[in-house]
Amino acid sequence: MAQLLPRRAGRRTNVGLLALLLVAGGTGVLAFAVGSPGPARLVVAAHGAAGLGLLLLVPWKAVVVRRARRRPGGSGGVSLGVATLVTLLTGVLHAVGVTGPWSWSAGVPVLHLHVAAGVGTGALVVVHAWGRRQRPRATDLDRRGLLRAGGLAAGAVALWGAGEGLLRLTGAPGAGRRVTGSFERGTDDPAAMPVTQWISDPVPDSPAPVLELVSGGRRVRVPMGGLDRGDTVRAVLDCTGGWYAAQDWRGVRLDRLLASVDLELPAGGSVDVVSVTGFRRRLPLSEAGGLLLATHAAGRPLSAGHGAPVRLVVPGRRGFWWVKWVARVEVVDAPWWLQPPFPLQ
Ligand code: HEM
Ligand SMILES: Nc1nc2c(c(=O)[nH]1)N[C@H]1C(S)=C(S)[C@@H](COP(=O)(O)O)O[C@H]1N2
Ligand SMILES: [Mo]
Repeated sequence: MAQLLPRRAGRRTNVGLLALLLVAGGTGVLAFAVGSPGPARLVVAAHGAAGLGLLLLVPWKAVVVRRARRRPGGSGGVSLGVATLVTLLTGVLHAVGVTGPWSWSAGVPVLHLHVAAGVGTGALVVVHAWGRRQRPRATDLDRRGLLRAGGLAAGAVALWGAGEGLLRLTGAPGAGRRVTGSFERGTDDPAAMPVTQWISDPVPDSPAPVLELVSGGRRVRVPMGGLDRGDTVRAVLDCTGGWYAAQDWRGVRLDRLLASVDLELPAGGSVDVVSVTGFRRRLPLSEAGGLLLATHAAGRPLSAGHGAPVRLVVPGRRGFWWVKWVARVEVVDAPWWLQPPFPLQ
């Protein structure tokens, strides 16, 4: 019995840590996928709480670790612990914002370091937990078990709330970040807005000479010079690298452009927007009225880095939807979600 009790406590600690890590990983990826303020606030708050909540279990985990070190075998624990700490540290560094959205080294956003560390942690969790599978027990769902889980969740949320409060009290730069966690960079000043690529897409040497529009077997070529039709929208470009900027974008609404060349617009379906470099995103056609093919930002023509001669503006979606250097727009039958959730280049 004396042997059993600490063992059970250890199991619960491990299950708690695993649950928090799963929530942190899941909401981390979700935080990149959602762009609208309401859901983003929830997801990002849950992410911060789950991540910081890990710290609450450190005292218990220390006991588990001390006991495990007396037994031979077992591996991966040290690297997992280090990876988790690096992930937490970079996450908090980003949220505090003392380095701005960029880290102190080589202009790499500290958030990218965080995501890399988070993904590494995820891989190590799988390795570490595989050989130590903890079976669920009926008592996990009894009153006490639920109270414990609820207590952990409440503690995690309280810790996150305290952190946010502290940022505001101290006036740390992070107090002003957007609900997605992004910092303002270059609003109304496109020249001050970072030029960023999703992975490795190069700024093309020569822009596409015409914009190709394709629908229902028809293909129409529109000269790039004919795309500034005075449609405007103010929208926030919010990069998953941790910065955002609001601009007045100008160009032509996608639905108007397609209608102006008498292209078929089916009720359902999607639209593929493809850059001259092959970077592509598929959007529901029902959103076409909210999409802008922009030639200008803040009254000036787009720079090469920001997508000249024409880029897509997708209000409410994260930066990786805002295809730069658009060369082709194609109406397709396939649903918009039938594509990799994130771009591949
Ligand atoms: C085990 C994995 C992870 C852990 C433990 C973790 C933990 C954390 C923590 C503690 C913060 C700081 C929150 C705050 O202080 O308010 C944070 C921020 C953030 N993390 Fe993670 N994270 C993990 C994985 C990921 C992944 C995989 C992504 C994205 C793909 C991600 C995206 C973010 C973002 C966008 C923020 C900024 C949110 C904000 O500013 O409040 N995280 N993370
Ligand atoms: N063709 C192409 N378009 C792209 C990207 C890219 O890599 N290639 N990156 C996207 C990402 S991740 C962001 S945040 C925005 C950045 O726009 P900016 O460089 O004008 O600031 O462009 C998007 N459009
Ligand atoms: Mo981005």
